[in-house]
Amino acid sequence: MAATNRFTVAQALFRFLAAQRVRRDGREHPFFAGVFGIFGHGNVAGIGEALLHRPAPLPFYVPRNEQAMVHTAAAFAKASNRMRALACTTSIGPGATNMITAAAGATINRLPVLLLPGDIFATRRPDPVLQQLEHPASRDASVNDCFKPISRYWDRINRPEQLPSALLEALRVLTSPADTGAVTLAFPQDVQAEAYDFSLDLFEPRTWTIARNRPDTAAVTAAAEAIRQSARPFIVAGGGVLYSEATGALRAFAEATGIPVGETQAGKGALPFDHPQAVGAVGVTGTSAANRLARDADVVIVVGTRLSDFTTASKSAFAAERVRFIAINVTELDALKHSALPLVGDARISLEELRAGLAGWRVSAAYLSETCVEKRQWEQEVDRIYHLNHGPVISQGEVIGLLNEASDPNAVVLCAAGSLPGDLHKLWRTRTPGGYHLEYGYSCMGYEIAGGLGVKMAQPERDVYVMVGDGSYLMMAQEIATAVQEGLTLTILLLDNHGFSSIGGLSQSVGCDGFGTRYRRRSASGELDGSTVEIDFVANAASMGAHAERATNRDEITRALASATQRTGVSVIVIPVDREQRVGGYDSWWDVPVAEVSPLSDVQRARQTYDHDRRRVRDYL
Ligand SMILES: Cc1ncc(C[n+]2csc(CCOP(=O)(O)OP(=O)(O)O)c2C)c(N)n1
Ligand SMILES: [Mg+2]
Repeated sequence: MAATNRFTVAQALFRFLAAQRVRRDGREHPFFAGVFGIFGHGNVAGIGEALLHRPAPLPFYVPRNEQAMVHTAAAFAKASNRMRALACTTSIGPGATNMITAAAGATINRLPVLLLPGDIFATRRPDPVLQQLEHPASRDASVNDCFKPISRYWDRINRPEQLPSALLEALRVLTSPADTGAVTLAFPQDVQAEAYDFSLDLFEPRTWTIARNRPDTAAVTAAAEAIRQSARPFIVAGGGVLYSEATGALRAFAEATGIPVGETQAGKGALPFDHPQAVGAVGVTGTSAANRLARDADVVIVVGTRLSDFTTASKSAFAAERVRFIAINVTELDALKHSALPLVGDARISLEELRAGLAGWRVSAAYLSETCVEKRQWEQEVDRIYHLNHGPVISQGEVIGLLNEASDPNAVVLCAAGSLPGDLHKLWRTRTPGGYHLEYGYSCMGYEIAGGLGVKMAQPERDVYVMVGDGSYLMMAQEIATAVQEGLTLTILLLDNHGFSSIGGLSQSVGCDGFGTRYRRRSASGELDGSTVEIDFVANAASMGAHAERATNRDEITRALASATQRTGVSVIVIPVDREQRVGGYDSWWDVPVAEVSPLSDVQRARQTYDHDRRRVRDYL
């Protein structure tokens, strides 16, 4: 009989988490870097007691909102290339369901987060407990069932005996490059506090090896042959390149073959912006260089991307008649998209093997010089936008330029939703891997400041700049208080254009006049078309302990950025930007269906354009 010790389920949980380690490429370290939590009656006694005398290596953090803490955990995992994670505990009911939005974001972005919502009594005796949803058809349902479709592993621990197998499954999924995402272990509040004789083996240090699986050899040979036959190959680098720490392998592959490299939102920074073959963002928010090369490519090598509509310009980006795809991905789901020749394996290993298969082969000199010409033209366009000198209110593109030029090459810029992601994707000059952190799988407003916290926690040595629109800020700014509490240094650039410039522009393009996207007072007309709702963002941020100031032109912004670098703590720079001075699209399209019948002539015109444009969509069968 193995030795046992009597612990509550919650005590056993944290004892186990503290003992988990991960290993890749000979580097080994603890997997969990801490626990975030907000207490309520559903976790204060069981989980709260266990955390009060938790094992030493697990720091505890108190955020201001459950959704935000899961954003923080996801950003932390992303900035750690998925090699470290945070656990998040909540009460039952609203505390738990507040996590759902960010949990979906973590799963979509393939990021490990461990969610530990409290749950209704397993005994069901105090039924219904405060905040319990009573399902008329089942006593077995609670709001935590809502986590099922958004979790890569979901379990409810109704008995202490279930804990070991659930924990081992949770760790298998969290540390799996192919399966990772949100993992939910729901803990009924009575079970958390229940004692059981747990086998001490469960708490022994356990190391999870993150494998670098090799792709099928025959598939590598076939892929190399297809590339050798191609005249205009093109690489799309996705987030998997960064997660796999394959930036060096990508660079070696690109340099050996001369193939140009475009980047998705998650993959941006896979090559430094000034590499001659780095043609930048591809897709809806792509550069002229990447989008033209993508359009004419005959073989597209996609690495570590899920090929979202933004990357494929809604399946219109790759327009050559006989275009073929080669997909390097850890998941079959992604590797088989677009009828690709699948290289199911780790990005780094797969690129190395493919490079070996292409030894002695390079693209034509003409194609390489075309790449360089496109690249040069694009960089001139970025310079133009960086120095537009638009007035009287500055343009967003110039603010991006000012920050790019003022920031350290190792700095991280972070963003998630609004018009900034598209502008950043095109314009940001990424100098180091991880220097560009866009949550664009879920593009969740509210991720920005909470995510900034997560990045700073993961990489305290890097300057972190959060770029956030006024709309996103108003959705979730409260984590400034958490950053202040933790003594973290963050610089937040708040770009104020009185509402939703991005969706406003989209609304105009579909004939809907920006309806419902401006922050205006209700007027005598009964509509929201009155005067602008002014918000004192400086006072708002300062009230939470940030150093806050307003900067309205190039000089003021430059000065504010310089003084933020000298300061510790949270700095917020509020910058009014011209809502209508947008960065346009470059040879791209996005499928947003327009009303087929409408009394509005603008909509009718937009529908005609839509009907014309959607002929570009390809099926890649
Ligand atoms: C949680 C959430 N709700 C709604 C959306 C849809 N949406 C995308 S951008 C946007 C507006 C963002 O406004 P703001 O942060 O001010 O940025 P701007 O568009 O003005 O650049 C909205 C509503 C979203 N992405 N996330
Ligand atoms: Mg806005």
